[in-house]
Amino acid sequence: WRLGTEAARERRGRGRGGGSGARPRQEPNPHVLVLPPVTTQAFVTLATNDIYCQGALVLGLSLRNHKTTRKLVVLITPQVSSLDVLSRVFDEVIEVNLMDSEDYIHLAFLKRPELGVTLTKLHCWTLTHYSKCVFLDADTLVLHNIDELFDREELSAAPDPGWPDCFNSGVFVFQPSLETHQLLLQHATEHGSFDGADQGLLNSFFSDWPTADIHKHLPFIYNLTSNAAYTYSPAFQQFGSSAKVVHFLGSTKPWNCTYDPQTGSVSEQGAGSGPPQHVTFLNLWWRLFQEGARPLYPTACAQERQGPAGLRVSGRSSVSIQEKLQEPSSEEERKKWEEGRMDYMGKDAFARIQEKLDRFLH
Ligand SMILES: [Mn+2]
Repeated sequence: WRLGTEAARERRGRGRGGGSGARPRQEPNPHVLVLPPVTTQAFVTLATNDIYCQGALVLGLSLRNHKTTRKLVVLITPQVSSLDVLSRVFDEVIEVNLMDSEDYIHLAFLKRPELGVTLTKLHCWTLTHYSKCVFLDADTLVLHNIDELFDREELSAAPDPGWPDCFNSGVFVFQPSLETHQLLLQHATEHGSFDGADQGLLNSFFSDWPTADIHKHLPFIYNLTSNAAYTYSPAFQQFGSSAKVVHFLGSTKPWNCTYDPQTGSVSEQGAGSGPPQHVTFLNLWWRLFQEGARPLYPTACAQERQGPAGLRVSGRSSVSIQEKLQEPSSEEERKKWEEGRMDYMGKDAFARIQEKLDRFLH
């Protein structure tokens, strides 16, 4: 299957309510009421550092490109510096600082600091000015309009490809509620998370998901693991072309790849050994980053190679995204660790340590 064909069909089909692409083109009917944007529902994502910000930006742009009628919200942590750029794509940029949040969050955070990023993600339940939301990880990419997800109820999600009796928490439908938020925090402090992250916590909290209601099982095309062809390639051949959301699970994140703007393709090495479709998705992500996200950064500071704030975008014939290496003033850093004052939300956050490990291991 070819993404290009799908994208072209999507373009032709726009504005017809997502009907079948096979039908002949219809002229807009002046008697059909065009519904106003839904302001009480939102897509929500989370960026905990400047690299994930690039993911959030591309995700936001992909939702806009597919004409979502819902609001776009991004939760960020205090160390994120790309605020201005995010606010050009998202309707709301909300900073979550657990250190000065309400008592019970603060308490939960202090009791289980290792859950820092998880507790930040749970903050999405406090967005009570929306009646329903869809959470999307910053390492997902939207390929079609997915507004129909708002027909689903909390907690709807797709099976995890590694353990299908658990849902994958990269894409889920939820209903903001302070009560649910507090129950989730209570659950986190009492039971922790069996995988150390939000997915384990959410699965043990919404523990009847595998059996209670099949309507809460989202089709896999709403959270397609980009390298799932590994495990069941005939199914990928059969159904992959209807993918609506692709999820770059694991260590082959698009932003770890090197991209050649001349050929419009990522280098094979960085792309890992996934199926050809995986590379197609990575190329699509990069095209959006190059053509949509990078131009959003002010040109004043954009001497050729200068990239998004806090990042280095390097190379003439190929482009890659790297964190500006900020060497810690080692003495002070070590002292902080020894005194138990780790920067759990920032550079010592598990996700950051994991990223560093991934970079060394892959
Ligand atoms: Mn993810």
